[in-house]
Formats: sequence, structure tokens, C-alpha cells
Amino acid sequence: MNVVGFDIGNENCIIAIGRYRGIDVVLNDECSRETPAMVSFSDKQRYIGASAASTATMNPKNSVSQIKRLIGKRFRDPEVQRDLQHFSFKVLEGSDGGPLISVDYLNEKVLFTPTQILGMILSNLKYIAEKALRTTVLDCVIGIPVYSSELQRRAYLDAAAIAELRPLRLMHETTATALAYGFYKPDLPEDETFNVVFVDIGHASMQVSLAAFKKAQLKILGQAFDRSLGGRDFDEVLFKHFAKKFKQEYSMNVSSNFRASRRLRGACEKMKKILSASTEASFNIECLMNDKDVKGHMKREEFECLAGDLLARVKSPCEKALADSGLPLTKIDAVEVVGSGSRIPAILRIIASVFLKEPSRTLNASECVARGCALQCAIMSPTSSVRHFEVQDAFPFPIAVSWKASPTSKRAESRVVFQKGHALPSTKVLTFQRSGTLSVDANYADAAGLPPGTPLKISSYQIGPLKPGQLEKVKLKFTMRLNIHGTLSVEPISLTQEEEEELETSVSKLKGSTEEFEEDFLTDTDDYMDRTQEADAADIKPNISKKQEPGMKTKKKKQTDIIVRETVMGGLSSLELQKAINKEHTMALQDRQVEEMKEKKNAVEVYVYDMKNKLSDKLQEFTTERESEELAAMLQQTEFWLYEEGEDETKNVYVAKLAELKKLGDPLEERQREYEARGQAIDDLLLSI
Ligand code: ATP
Ligand code: K
Ligand code: MG
Repeated sequence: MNVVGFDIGNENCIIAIGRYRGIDVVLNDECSRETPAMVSFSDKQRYIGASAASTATMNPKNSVSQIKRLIGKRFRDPEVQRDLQHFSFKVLEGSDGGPLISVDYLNEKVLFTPTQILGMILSNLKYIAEKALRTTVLDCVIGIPVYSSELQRRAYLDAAAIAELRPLRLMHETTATALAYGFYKPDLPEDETFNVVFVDIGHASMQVSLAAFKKAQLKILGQAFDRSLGGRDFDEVLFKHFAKKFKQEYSMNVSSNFRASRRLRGACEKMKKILSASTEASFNIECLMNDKDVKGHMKREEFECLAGDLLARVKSPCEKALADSGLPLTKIDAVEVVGSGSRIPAILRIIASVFLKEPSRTLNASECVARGCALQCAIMSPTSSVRHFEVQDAFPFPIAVSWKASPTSKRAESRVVFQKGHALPSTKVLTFQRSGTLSVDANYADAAGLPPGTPLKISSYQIGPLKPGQLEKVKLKFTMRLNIHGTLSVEPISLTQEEEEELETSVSKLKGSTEEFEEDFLTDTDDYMDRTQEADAADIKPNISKKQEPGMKTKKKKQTDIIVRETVMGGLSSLELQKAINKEHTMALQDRQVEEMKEKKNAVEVYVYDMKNKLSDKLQEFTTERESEELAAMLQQTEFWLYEEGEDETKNVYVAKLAELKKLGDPLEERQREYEARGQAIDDLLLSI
């Protein structure tokens, strides 16, 4: 099994793999360690990653970026609406309330879900990893923001399935960073904990987590975030400043012009980066608008003043994470800052002021998430011999279940099952005393921290009917799992009839690690369902219970499997997923065909130039004038053809064209080769004498 970790950024993606007995970051086709998280569409093909970024300026309307901002979100989400104002591509509302990206592709208007776009990005990353590893990649660990909702997590899993990847874990980016830090730290204590704060400021968001390390283990104690505070917001501050300035000075409205806006924004991003290293920066843009050249200049102090409101927001997530952890400031041993957005010096000063400690940059700020994910993949891999490191993550949102005391009762009862900061993964066993049908909803217990407008309901379960034909109540154990990806799942329920007393005392140990634990709660409800209704729907399979614990009285038990109907809000059904996978296949095939066509066309081009040179050089003495003229004419003709009617042909046409040229050219080259071989043979002969 291969070891692969992916960091999908709002701006850049990184791929880390296990190789040369360590974790290594892979270079993409452009020899870069960072691959832009971008897909662009044309009338012939898609471009993904680095090639998308290079075509984006020419084709902004069909270049999709920052997909992480849209994944698993609602179109009406105010955050989404705000983001859309800055996107160059068009987004519509889908019938399910999710965003749909509208692009021109293969001369048609095509709609894609954010999940499909993320699938494309992942499949490109997978391809890059496969090239480096020279094998197929299936298992991997994918980084996700700590604030991902259930819908977002499911969307990542669907996107991975579209890319034909099998994530062993969706891992919080900050937890991956913590693992990359702790795994290589040689001096972690055995008994005490070593407490480290990680602050990650990326392109669009900020995440903070506080981890307690011991030898070979880490535990997340606190997490906080600002979903909309990242490097791009600082670009925007500069952009607004200069747009206003140029309006006053030259009465040009940069914001009204797409191309000018993009150029100015680019200059501002560069200026921001320069200001991280120098105390002042300037830019020149030629012909920004109305044939006017513009100049910008800024001192670092002025930038910090302009960005004052943004900088003020850095504090709050830091303080929240600290408060959540319950640790006093004196117990913080180190503060690590990662993410390229955090390179702004003022940010470091603020972080230092909160934790009363100088932040350090021990980790590779842009690669640590991918490296942490790859390490987690290695740890989880059955074939890898990497030493173990226990990661106990936490879940940022409280989750409650609610159920109705009876079908007729108006008020639903509710209880928080997973508290905020709850260990991840973990399992809870809920015990209900019921007859009839039970319906349970899983909800977020609190809207705080979720994307605005996120539906609180996560999933609902209809359990039963229980004990059809009988009125007496049954004790039912319902196992709910916050799984390794941080999504909810439930386990099938079987009911062991007659043996309830014993079942109660022998709460079965669930398979899994020490992170799991159980908690019972009992509810008394009084309700009776219509008997005749229940009887038909029952699915009773009498068999021998497997849930017997050793040392218990052995008795034959009748086990009944109970039907649990699960309804999950959002995500793809298996049919939709299959359709999306097929669609991705078709598009990938199309891209491959275009790439092959380009290769063949390129081969013709190369041959034409190569032979032209040779005819006037090496081949000259081996050709008659007529042969030379005939080939030269044909080469010239082909060159014109390539720019005109032959510009856009199928792969086979180029293959045929090359063959046609070679029919004339090959015999001439053969003559030259023979001559050279003879010369070599004579040399060899002379040498051997
Ligand atoms: P996210 O974590 O939000 O998903 P990401 O991982 O793609 O996004 P990073 O690559 O960590 O984001 O950071 C990208 C941001 O960092 C960009 O906004 C970029 O302008 C900014 N950035 C890069 N270098 C510097 C620098 N020297 N000074 C200030 N900002 C910088
Ligand atoms: K990144
Ligand atoms: Mg990032």
C-alpha cells in the first residue's frame, strides 16, 4: 500500500508521499511543489492544476478556483454570496440548494457541482502522486478544515470517490500539522504533557488548535477558527485602497473593469508579500485603464494601519482555542505558526501578544499539512513499518439527538451526545425503552461556528418496527459513531430478545481503539403503535446471538435484526455518485485524447523543423538535388498546413502526416546512418589492427 497525503488549499495543493524511507513532497509536471487548486474549461478539454493556472488569465470566466469555499455549502449562505462577488466564474443555485458552477465546456454550457470540481482536482493530484510512485494510488489521507460541517465532510468523501481515491481518514488540517510536528520531535516527555498552539493562516481562512504531546501521542485540547480570514483578505485591503486612490487621481473605476481589477489585485498580492520582508514596496502597472500607467507605493506601517480591522480579528480564535483547552497561559510550551498567509509580521506580533510567547516557524509552513496527512496514512497502513503515533483528535461542534416520546407528542426530547471538543473518533450507545417505531434525529446542538444557514439537522433514523405484534417495550441499543472522518454513522441494530437483563450488564465492547467509549441513557416512553401496521414490515431473523461475552451463562438467544432507515441530509446517493464517476471518466478520456492529439501534432512540428535543418546541414551530401527539393517543398507545405487547415485535426491525421513525411525523409536519413556506420566500422578495424 502506498503512503499518500493531500493538502487541498484554497489556493495551493501539496502532495506528500512515503518514499526513500521518509516523507517526501512531490513535484508536479511544472516541477513545482505547490499545485494551484484550479480547473479551467475550454472548447476542447479541461486544464487542471498548474496548466489551469496558466490558462486562467486568458479564460477567466471558465477558470474555477477556491472550490474549498463552495464545497458542501448552501448557495444562499451569506459567506458564499460574499465570495461569489469576487469569483470570475458564474455560480447558480442548484435544485438541492447547493451551488452549481456554470462554464463553457466543449462548446456547451455545462453545470458542475463543487463536489465534481473537487473530484477533478483530486484526480489530478492522484495522477501526480501515481507518476512519482509509479503505481496506482487508492489509499490516502486528505486534509480538511477543522470547521468542516457534516455536509462538507461528505462532499469531500464523494469527491474522493469520484477521483477513485479511498481516504483512510479525512484529517483536520491543524491536527495533521500537529502530527508532522510531534512525530519528529525527539524529546517529548513521558509523563508530563508538552503543549503547543498551532496557528494556520492560509489563503481564505484561519485555524487554531492546541495540542498536548507526550511520547508517541498527541491529543487535541482546543480548536477555534475564523472561516473567512486569510491572505486574500489582506490583498483586498490593498486593492480597495489603490482602487480608491486611482479613482481620485485619474477618475478611473478599476472595479468596473474585470481585467484591470485582476491586474491590480495581482500587483497588490505581490506588494503584500514584499511588505512581509521589507518595510516598503511599490508597483508599476502599464496601461491599467484608459491607456494610463499607474504607480503604487506603500510603507509597512501604512499597510498595517489599513489592515487594522483584519489584524484585530486574529486574536479571537487564538483566545478561544486557549479557553477551550482549559490550560493557563503558563502551560503553553510553544506556539507554531504555519500557512503562507501568516507571513505578515504584524500577525506574528498579535499571536505573540496573546500567548506571551514568541511564535516559531519550526515546520515547513506550506508543506506541513500534506506531510502530516502522509504520516497519518503511513501509521494507518498495515504494510508500512513506521512507528506508531497516537492521534486523538477532537470534534468542533456539539451534536445532539432528539426523539419524540410518542408519535403523538408535540415536544421532542433532546440530549447532547457528543459535546463540543469531543474525542474523534468515538462511539456512543444510546439505550431506548420502546415499542413500535422509534425515530431519532441527529442535529447540531448549536449553530455557533457552523456556516450561516447550515441546517441543524444532520440525519434521521427510523428504527423498527420493534417487536411487531406485541405491546410490551423493548430495550434497544442504538450505536452512534462519530467516525474517523468526523461524519456520523450508525451501526446495525440487533435485538436479543428474552436476554435483556444480561445484555444490560454486559455492555458489549465495540471493536476499535481506546478512543472509543460508551455511554448509556435510558428513556421511558409510553406509546403504542398500531399493531397490524407493524406486523408486515417486520424483518425477523431468528438465529444465535453473537454478542455473548465469555464467562456468561450460555443460553440460546433469538436475535432480531431491526430495520434502521437512515436519511442523511445532502451528499450524493450511490446512483448519483456512480453517474459522477462515469462523467469524470468521460471527461478524463476526452482530456487524454486531446493530449495525445497535441503530442502527435507536436511530433509533426518537430519533424518539420528538424528535417529542414538537416537538409541544409548533415543530410546535404547524401541527397540529390531533386530529392532535397521535393522534401523541402513538402516540409514547407506542412508547415503552412499546421498553421491553417491542419491546425485543429484529429490525432490520426497527424499520425498519417508524419508517416507521409517520413516516407520521403527516412531513406535519406538511412543513407547517412549507413555511411556513418561504415566509417565507424573502418575506425574500429583500424583501431584493432
Ligand atoms: P487555505 O489554507 O485557506 O485553504 P492555502 O493552504 O492554499 O489556503 P497557503 O498556501 O497557506 O493557503 O497561503 C496562501 C496565502 O498566503 C495567499 O493569500 C498568499 O498571498 C499568502 N502569502 C504567500 N506568501 C506570503 C508572504 N510572503 N507574505 C504574506 N502573505 C503571503
Ligand atoms: K496549502
Ligand atoms: Mg492551507
